[in-house]
Amino acid sequence: MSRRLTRRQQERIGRSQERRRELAGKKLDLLDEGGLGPEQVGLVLTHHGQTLIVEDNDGRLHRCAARQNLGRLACGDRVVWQLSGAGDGVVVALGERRSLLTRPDYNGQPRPVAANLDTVAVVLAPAPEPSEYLIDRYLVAIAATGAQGSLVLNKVDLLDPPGLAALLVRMEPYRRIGYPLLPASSRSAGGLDALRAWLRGRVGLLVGQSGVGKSSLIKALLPDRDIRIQAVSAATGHGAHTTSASTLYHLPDGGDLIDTPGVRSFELGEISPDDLGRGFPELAPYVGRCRFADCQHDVEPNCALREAVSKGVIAPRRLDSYRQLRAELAAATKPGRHSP
Ligand SMILES: Nc1nc2c(ncn2[C@@H]2O[C@H](COP(=O)(O)OP(=O)(O)OP(=O)(O)O)[C@@H](O)[C@H]2O)c(=O)[nH]1
Ligand SMILES: [Mg+2]
Ligand SMILES: [Zn+2]
Repeated sequence: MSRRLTRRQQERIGRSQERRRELAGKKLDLLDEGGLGPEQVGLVLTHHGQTLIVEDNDGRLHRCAARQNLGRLACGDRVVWQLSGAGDGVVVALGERRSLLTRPDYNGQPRPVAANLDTVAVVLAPAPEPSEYLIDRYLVAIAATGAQGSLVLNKVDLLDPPGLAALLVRMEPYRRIGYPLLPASSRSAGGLDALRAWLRGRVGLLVGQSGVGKSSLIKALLPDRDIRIQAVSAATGHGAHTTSASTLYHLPDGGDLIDTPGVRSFELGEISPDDLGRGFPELAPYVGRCRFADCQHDVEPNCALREAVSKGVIAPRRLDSYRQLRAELAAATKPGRHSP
C-alpha cells in the first residue's frame, strides 16, 4: 500500500547516517560496557531531546538512548533495543522505514518527524472555505513522504443535504484519482466510525488549514489522549514537555494516530520535479506529449494536458494547481537560490 522511500529520501538518510557514523567512531559508548539485556523489538512513540520513549511488545514504555550511528529517530520508527537497567534501554538498530515525513531543521537539513506513516489525511471543512490549491500542495508533500494521501471532510453537521452533496461533487475529482474521501463531524460524531474503521491497521496523521477541526478530531478519536500524555511524560521524567514533540498514539479500535503539532499545517518544503509528478498521478499519461517540449500548458496549440482537460479526463483546477506549483518550483530552483 505505502510506497517505498523515494531515491532522494534514501540518499538523504544515507548521507546523514554516514555523517553520524563518522561522529560515532570518535565517541566512546559507555553503555557498551554495562550488561545489556537481550535484544528486543520496540516502537518509538516520541522523544524528548535525545531521550526516546520506546514501547515494548507488552505495551510498557522505556526511556532509551540511541546508538549514535543510527542517526535521528522519529516517532513511528521500529527499532531493536536492549534493557540497560531500571526500565531504561538503549536502541541498537533501526528497522527499515516504509515512509518518512521530514521537516527542515534550522540548518535546512531534513529532520525526520514521523516514520512509517501509511496515510496522511488532509482535513477539510465547509468553513474555513476549502482551497483546491492548498489541498494539492498538501497532496504533493504527502506523496513525497511515501504515505498515501486521503481527504477527511469534517464539520458535515454544518451542511444541509444539498450543501453536503455540492461539496462532495466538488471533491469528486480527488476520489476519482484514488484519494479516499471520508465525511465526518467531530461535533455530532457522524462518520467517526467509518474514520476509525479506515484507520484500523494503519498509522495516520491529520494535516490541514487552521480551524478545520484537526485537534477536535484527534480528541474525538482519542478520548484518553490526556491520560496517555501523562503516561509518556511520567516515563520521560520531563513533565508535560513531551506534548510538543510528535507522538504516536494507539487508537482504542486499532490503528495509530500520530499527533504532530508542528506539522499539522505543514506546507510544501523543498520539492523536486519527481515529487510534483507523484502528487499529480493523473497527469502522468499526458506529460511530455504536448507539441512543444517547453509547453506551459497555457495557450500553446496541441497541449496534451489542456486537451485532456477539455475531454473531461483531468479536472481543470488540478491543471491550474499543477501549473502554479511547477512555476513555484522553477522559481525556487533558479540558479543562485539552489539549496545544497
Ligand atoms: N460545527 C462543527 N464545528 C467543529 C467541528 N470540529 C471542530 N469544530 C470547531 O472548529 C473550530 C476549530 O477546531 P480545531 O479542532 O481547533 O481546529 P484545528 O484544525 O485543530 O485548528 P489549528 O489547531 O488552528 O490548526 C473550533 O471552534 C471547533 O469547535 C465539527 O465537526 N463541527
Ligand atoms: Mg489544532
Ligand atoms: Zn502542454
